[in-house]
Amino acid sequence: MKVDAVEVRRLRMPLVSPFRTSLGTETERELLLVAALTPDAIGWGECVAMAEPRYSSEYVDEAEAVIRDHLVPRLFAMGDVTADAMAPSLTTVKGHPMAKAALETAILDAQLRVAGVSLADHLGAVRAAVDAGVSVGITDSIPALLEVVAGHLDEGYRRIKLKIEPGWDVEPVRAVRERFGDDLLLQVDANAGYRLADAHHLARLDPFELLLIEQPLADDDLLGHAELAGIIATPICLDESITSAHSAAVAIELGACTIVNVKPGRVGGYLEARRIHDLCAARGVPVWCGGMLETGIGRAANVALAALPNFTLPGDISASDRYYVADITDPFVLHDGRLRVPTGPGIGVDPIPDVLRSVTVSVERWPRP
Ligand code: NPG
Repeated sequence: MKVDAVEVRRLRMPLVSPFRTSLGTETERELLLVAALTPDAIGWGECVAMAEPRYSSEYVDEAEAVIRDHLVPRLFAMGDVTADAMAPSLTTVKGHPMAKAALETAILDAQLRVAGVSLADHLGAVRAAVDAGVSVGITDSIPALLEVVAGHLDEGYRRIKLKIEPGWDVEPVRAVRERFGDDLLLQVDANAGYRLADAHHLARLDPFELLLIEQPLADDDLLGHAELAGIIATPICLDESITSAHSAAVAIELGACTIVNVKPGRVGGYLEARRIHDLCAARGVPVWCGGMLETGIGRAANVALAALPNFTLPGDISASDRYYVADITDPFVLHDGRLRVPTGPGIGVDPIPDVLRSVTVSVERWPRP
């Protein structure tokens, strides 16, 4: 495939409500949207880096610079571009998986649109709809939390994830369990907010029969997670620690996790995400699809991924209105607690030009030299 130009747009979109985690509070989403312009199709990829490097070292300004100065020149040097060849061609740039994922996804989308194949079919999806989970930020009080959770359950969400941090863990979990009962699919996410010394405190979550605790310890502390797994009964799921299929294999082998959160941006794209899915499936480790407050562009691709067979737990894939009043695509809406997997070619959705224009802060375009 020939790529005539790559365009990167910076968007700024207000969130419907502040999203607080152990890492900080997000009140708006600043993000990059990458477009690959080819003679026969435009492909789209969303870069999930946040405005500040709190979740990981990547952030919007540097992702834009890396795409412009390092990734796009390598893409044009490829001549004939395919999605499969992207990652090998970009290995001389270390790190920056979110920037790489956005560019690879734009290429993959363009390629699949030309071929008339949906991303879901290309990846090996086996479902027409996926269960929707919702991630609930830290609130000012337990009554406020219960109100938010009740609202999401009324909307039909099939699984609740509570963000936790030291000082906001056992009591909110207890309150949610007491109010909504033992059948609620409930899990917690610490975003690396604890240390191994907190193990016995975290064991106090055991009686609440959570589906999992996500990333309790530091990103690089696989041995600590393995040790923690011997102390707490709640299954450990890793997010930030898993940066590739290789690191997933190591984490599983060490006993650091028994469940994996797959975020395509964190691992360099949907093709590596599928490899992690396959590896986990072969080892009997269930996976679920994480979220990074995506717009409809990133959400569409995540929904396709989450339709693969070993995505057996509901993901952080919510309806568009969980985050945005007006999404840049037709909104994803819940149908009986599920989101429909797009069936059109590529990611199966397009930005709505007027909405896209209204949230665009800047556009950079680099033609093939
Ligand atoms: O539904 O898209 C979503 C958000 C899910 O909780 C969510 N994301 O660590 O998984 C995470 C978390 C997050 C995203 C935290 C961005 C901080 C910033």
